[in-house]
Amino acid sequence: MSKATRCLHQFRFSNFNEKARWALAFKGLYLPRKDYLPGPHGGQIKKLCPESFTPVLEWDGDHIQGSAEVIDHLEKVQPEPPLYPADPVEKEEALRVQAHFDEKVGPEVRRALFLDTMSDAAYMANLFAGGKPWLVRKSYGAMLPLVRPLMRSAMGLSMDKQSAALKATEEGLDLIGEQSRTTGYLVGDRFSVADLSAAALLSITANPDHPDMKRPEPMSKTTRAWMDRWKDHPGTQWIKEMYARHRPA
Ligand SMILES: N[C@@H](CCC(=O)N[C@@H](CS)C(=O)NCC(=O)O)C(=O)O
Repeated sequence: MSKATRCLHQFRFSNFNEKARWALAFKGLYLPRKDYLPGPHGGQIKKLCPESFTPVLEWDGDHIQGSAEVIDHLEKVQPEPPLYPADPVEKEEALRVQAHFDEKVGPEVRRALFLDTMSDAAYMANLFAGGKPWLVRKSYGAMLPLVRPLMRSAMGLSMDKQSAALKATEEGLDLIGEQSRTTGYLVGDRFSVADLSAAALLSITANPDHPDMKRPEPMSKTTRAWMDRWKDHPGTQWIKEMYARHRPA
Protein backbone atom coordinates (compact mmCIF):
# COMPACT_ATOMS: atom_id res chain seq x y z
CA MET A 1 0.00 0.00 0.00
CA SER A 2 1.41 3.40 -0.94
CA LYS A 3 2.56 5.71 1.86
CA ALA A 4 0.88 8.52 -0.09
CA THR A 5 -2.46 7.37 1.34
CA ARG A 6 -1.22 8.14 4.85
CA CYS A 7 -1.36 11.69 6.11
CA LEU A 8 -2.44 13.83 9.04
CA HIS A 9 -5.24 16.33 8.44
CA GLN A 10 -4.57 18.99 11.02
CA PHE A 11 -4.59 22.54 12.36
CA ARG A 12 -1.17 23.98 13.07
CA PHE A 13 -0.43 24.86 16.72
CA SER A 14 -3.64 23.27 18.05
CA ASN A 15 -3.35 21.29 21.28
CA PHE A 16 -5.47 18.27 20.24
CA ASN A 17 -3.63 18.09 16.94
CA GLU A 18 -0.37 18.22 18.86
CA LYS A 19 -1.38 15.01 20.63
CA ALA A 20 -1.60 13.23 17.28
CA ARG A 21 1.63 14.78 15.95
CA TRP A 22 3.50 13.77 19.10
CA ALA A 23 2.20 10.18 18.99
CA LEU A 24 3.21 9.85 15.33
CA ALA A 25 6.68 11.26 15.96
CA PHE A 26 7.12 9.10 19.09
CA LYS A 27 6.52 6.04 16.91
CA GLY A 28 8.91 7.27 14.25
CA LEU A 29 6.13 7.97 11.73
CA TYR A 30 6.70 11.17 9.80
CA LEU A 31 3.62 11.46 7.59
CA PRO A 32 2.76 14.33 5.29
CA ARG A 33 0.45 16.86 6.92
CA LYS A 34 -2.44 18.69 5.36
CA ASP A 35 -3.09 22.02 7.11
CA TYR A 36 -6.62 23.39 7.38
CA LEU A 37 -7.73 26.85 8.41
CA PRO A 38 -10.08 27.02 11.42
CA GLY A 39 -13.40 28.30 10.09
CA PRO A 40 -13.40 27.21 6.47
CA HIS A 41 -12.18 23.72 7.49
CA GLY A 42 -15.61 22.38 8.45
CA GLY A 43 -16.95 21.45 5.00
CA GLN A 44 -13.60 20.02 3.92
CA ILE A 45 -13.20 17.74 6.96
CA LYS A 46 -16.82 16.63 6.75
CA LYS A 47 -16.07 15.22 3.30
CA LEU A 48 -13.75 12.77 5.09
CA CYS A 49 -15.47 12.13 8.45
CA PRO A 50 -18.82 12.50 10.21
CA GLU A 51 -17.69 15.45 12.38
CA SER A 52 -15.83 18.63 11.52
CA PHE A 53 -12.99 18.42 14.07
CA THR A 54 -9.32 17.64 13.61
CA PRO A 55 -7.00 15.72 13.97
CA VAL A 56 -7.88 13.15 11.31
CA LEU A 57 -5.39 10.44 10.48
CA GLU A 58 -5.72 9.12 6.95
CA TRP A 59 -4.35 5.58 6.93
CA ASP A 60 -4.63 3.43 3.80
CA GLY A 61 -8.15 4.51 2.98
CA ASP A 62 -9.44 4.82 6.57
CA HIS A 63 -10.04 8.16 8.26
CA ILE A 64 -9.52 8.07 12.01
CA GLN A 65 -10.93 11.14 13.72
CA GLY A 66 -9.92 12.30 17.21
CA SER A 67 -6.62 12.28 19.07
CA ALA A 68 -7.40 9.32 21.38
CA GLU A 69 -8.65 7.27 18.42
CA VAL A 70 -5.49 8.14 16.46
CA ILE A 71 -3.30 6.98 19.36
CA ASP A 72 -5.32 3.79 19.74
CA HIS A 73 -4.92 3.07 16.02
CA LEU A 74 -1.17 3.69 16.17
CA GLU A 75 -0.80 1.34 19.15
CA LYS A 76 -2.27 -1.41 16.93
CA VAL A 77 -0.41 -0.77 13.70
CA GLN A 78 2.91 0.36 15.21
CA PRO A 79 3.09 -1.01 18.78
CA GLU A 80 6.75 -0.03 19.34
CA PRO A 81 7.63 2.07 21.18
CA PRO A 82 4.47 1.69 23.27
CA LEU A 83 2.36 4.53 24.60
CA TYR A 84 0.10 2.19 26.56
CA PRO A 85 1.65 0.69 29.72
CA ALA A 86 2.09 -3.11 29.58
CA ASP A 87 0.57 -3.57 33.04
CA PRO A 88 -3.25 -3.72 32.64
CA VAL A 89 -3.95 -1.68 35.79
CA GLU A 90 -1.51 1.02 34.72
CA LYS A 91 -2.96 0.95 31.20
CA GLU A 92 -6.45 1.54 32.56
CA GLU A 93 -5.17 4.39 34.72
CA ALA A 94 -3.25 5.95 31.81
CA LEU A 95 -6.38 5.88 29.62
CA ARG A 96 -8.38 7.41 32.47
CA VAL A 97 -5.83 10.23 32.76
CA GLN A 98 -5.97 10.75 28.99
CA ALA A 99 -9.79 10.94 29.10
CA HIS A 100 -9.63 13.43 31.97
CA PHE A 101 -7.28 15.76 30.09
CA ASP A 102 -9.22 15.30 26.80
CA GLU A 103 -12.57 16.10 28.34
CA LYS A 104 -11.93 18.39 31.30
CA VAL A 105 -8.70 20.24 30.54
CA GLY A 106 -7.96 20.41 26.79
CA PRO A 107 -11.13 22.27 25.74
CA GLU A 108 -10.89 24.65 28.74
CA VAL A 109 -7.26 25.66 28.25
CA ARG A 110 -7.97 26.26 24.56
CA ARG A 111 -11.00 28.37 25.47
CA ALA A 112 -8.98 30.40 27.99
CA LEU A 113 -6.20 30.98 25.44
CA PHE A 114 -8.58 32.04 22.66
CA LEU A 115 -10.53 34.37 24.93
CA ASP A 116 -7.29 36.10 25.89
CA THR A 117 -5.65 36.25 22.47
CA MET A 118 -8.09 35.94 19.58
CA SER A 119 -8.46 39.71 19.13
CA ASP A 120 -5.03 39.72 17.39
CA ALA A 121 -6.19 38.71 13.91
CA ALA A 122 -2.81 39.17 12.23
CA TYR A 123 -1.02 36.98 14.79
CA MET A 124 -3.76 34.32 14.65
CA ALA A 125 -3.54 34.26 10.86
CA ASN A 126 0.24 33.91 11.14
CA LEU A 127 -0.22 30.90 13.46
CA PHE A 128 -2.81 28.96 11.53
CA ALA A 129 -1.99 30.00 7.95
CA GLY A 130 1.78 30.28 8.51
CA GLY A 131 2.65 27.55 6.02
CA LYS A 132 0.36 28.92 3.29
CA PRO A 133 1.18 31.34 0.45
CA TRP A 134 1.29 35.07 1.28
CA LEU A 135 -2.05 35.79 -0.38
CA VAL A 136 -3.83 33.06 1.61
CA ARG A 137 -2.30 34.38 4.87
CA LYS A 138 -3.39 37.93 4.10
CA SER A 139 -6.92 36.93 3.03
CA TYR A 140 -7.32 34.68 6.09
CA GLY A 141 -6.22 37.56 8.36
CA ALA A 142 -8.76 39.84 6.66
CA MET A 143 -11.44 37.17 6.92
CA LEU A 144 -10.81 36.30 10.59
CA PRO A 145 -13.18 38.89 12.03
CA LEU A 146 -15.92 37.17 9.98
CA VAL A 147 -14.77 33.68 11.03
CA ARG A 148 -14.65 34.66 14.73
CA PRO A 149 -18.39 34.11 15.33
CA LEU A 150 -18.00 30.55 13.98
CA MET A 151 -15.05 29.98 16.29
CA ARG A 152 -16.94 31.47 19.21
CA SER A 153 -19.81 29.06 18.77
CA ALA A 154 -17.60 25.99 18.02
CA MET A 155 -15.47 26.53 21.15
CA GLY A 156 -18.05 28.15 23.44
CA LEU A 157 -16.04 31.37 23.58
CA SER A 158 -17.96 33.72 25.82
CA MET A 159 -16.46 35.90 28.54
CA ASP A 160 -18.74 34.45 31.22
CA LYS A 161 -16.81 31.17 30.76
CA GLN A 162 -13.39 32.78 31.18
CA SER A 163 -12.87 32.30 34.92
CA ALA A 164 -13.94 28.62 34.80
CA ALA A 165 -11.59 28.06 31.85
CA LEU A 166 -8.66 29.66 33.70
CA LYS A 167 -9.45 27.64 36.83
CA ALA A 168 -9.55 24.36 34.86
CA THR A 169 -6.21 25.25 33.25
CA GLU A 170 -4.61 25.90 36.62
CA GLU A 171 -6.09 22.71 38.06
CA GLY A 172 -4.67 20.75 35.10
CA LEU A 173 -1.21 22.19 35.75
CA ASP A 174 -1.57 21.52 39.51
CA LEU A 175 -2.58 17.91 38.81
CA ILE A 176 0.58 17.39 36.76
CA GLY A 177 2.67 18.72 39.66
CA GLU A 178 1.00 16.45 42.21
CA GLN A 179 0.77 13.29 40.13
CA SER A 180 4.34 13.39 38.74
CA ARG A 181 5.95 14.02 42.14
CA THR A 182 7.01 10.41 42.87
CA THR A 183 8.40 9.14 39.56
CA GLY A 184 8.39 12.20 37.30
CA TYR A 185 5.57 10.56 35.28
CA LEU A 186 1.80 10.60 35.71
CA VAL A 187 1.32 6.81 35.69
CA GLY A 188 3.99 4.30 36.71
CA ASP A 189 7.63 5.12 36.14
CA ARG A 190 7.77 5.67 32.39
CA PHE A 191 6.41 7.93 29.70
CA SER A 192 2.92 6.92 28.50
CA VAL A 193 -0.20 8.20 26.81
CA ALA A 194 -1.06 9.92 30.11
CA ASP A 195 2.04 12.16 30.00
CA LEU A 196 1.70 12.76 26.26
CA SER A 197 -1.93 13.85 26.65
CA ALA A 198 -1.31 16.18 29.59
CA ALA A 199 1.82 17.73 28.07
CA ALA A 200 0.37 18.17 24.56
CA LEU A 201 -2.97 19.59 25.70
CA LEU A 202 -1.36 22.01 28.16
CA SER A 203 1.59 22.81 25.87
CA ILE A 204 -0.17 26.02 24.92
CA THR A 205 0.61 27.38 28.39
CA ALA A 206 4.33 26.50 28.21
CA ASN A 207 5.55 27.57 24.76
CA PRO A 208 7.81 24.50 24.52
CA ASP A 209 10.91 24.67 22.40
CA HIS A 210 9.61 22.54 19.53
CA PRO A 211 8.94 23.80 15.99
CA ASP A 212 5.37 22.44 16.02
CA MET A 213 4.35 24.42 19.11
CA LYS A 214 6.80 27.27 19.74
CA ARG A 215 4.95 30.52 19.13
CA PRO A 216 6.41 32.65 16.33
CA GLU A 217 8.30 35.76 17.48
CA PRO A 218 7.56 38.51 18.01
CA MET A 219 4.54 37.29 19.95
CA SER A 220 1.45 39.45 20.00
CA LYS A 221 1.03 41.40 23.26
CA THR A 222 -1.88 39.23 24.37
CA THR A 223 0.01 35.99 23.62
CA ARG A 224 3.05 37.25 25.55
CA ALA A 225 0.81 38.12 28.52
CA TRP A 226 -0.82 34.65 28.31
CA MET A 227 2.59 32.89 28.44
CA ASP A 228 3.73 35.16 31.29
CA ARG A 229 0.62 34.20 33.24
CA TRP A 230 1.81 30.55 33.46
CA LYS A 231 5.58 30.74 33.20
CA ASP A 232 6.31 30.25 36.92
CA HIS A 233 3.90 27.35 37.40
CA PRO A 234 5.84 24.09 38.08
CA GLY A 235 3.46 22.32 35.66
CA THR A 236 4.86 24.30 32.72
CA GLN A 237 8.41 23.27 33.71
CA TRP A 238 7.31 19.62 33.65
CA ILE A 239 5.77 20.11 30.18
CA LYS A 240 9.04 21.54 28.87
CA GLU A 241 10.88 18.60 30.38
CA MET A 242 8.53 16.09 28.68
CA TYR A 243 9.16 17.86 25.38
CA ALA A 244 12.93 17.79 25.88
CA ARG A 245 12.99 14.11 26.85
CA HIS A 246 10.20 12.48 24.83
CA ARG A 247 9.05 14.64 21.90
CA PRO A 248 11.18 13.79 18.88
CA ALA A 249 12.05 16.67 16.54
N1 LIG B 1 -11.99 15.05 21.30
C1 LIG B 1 -11.33 15.53 20.12
C2 LIG B 1 -11.33 17.07 20.15
C3 LIG B 1 -10.69 17.66 18.91
C4 LIG B 1 -10.87 19.13 18.80
O1 LIG B 1 -11.48 19.79 19.66
N2 LIG B 1 -10.34 19.69 17.70
C5 LIG B 1 -10.44 21.11 17.42
C6 LIG B 1 -9.06 21.69 17.19
S1 LIG B 1 -8.14 21.77 18.69
C7 LIG B 1 -11.23 21.32 16.13
O2 LIG B 1 -10.92 20.73 15.13
N3 LIG B 1 -12.24 22.20 16.19
C8 LIG B 1 -13.02 22.55 15.04
C9 LIG B 1 -14.32 21.82 14.93
O3 LIG B 1 -14.78 21.17 15.92
O4 LIG B 1 -14.92 21.89 13.85
C10 LIG B 1 -9.90 14.97 20.06
O5 LIG B 1 -9.43 14.42 21.06
O6 LIG B 1 -9.28 15.02 19.00
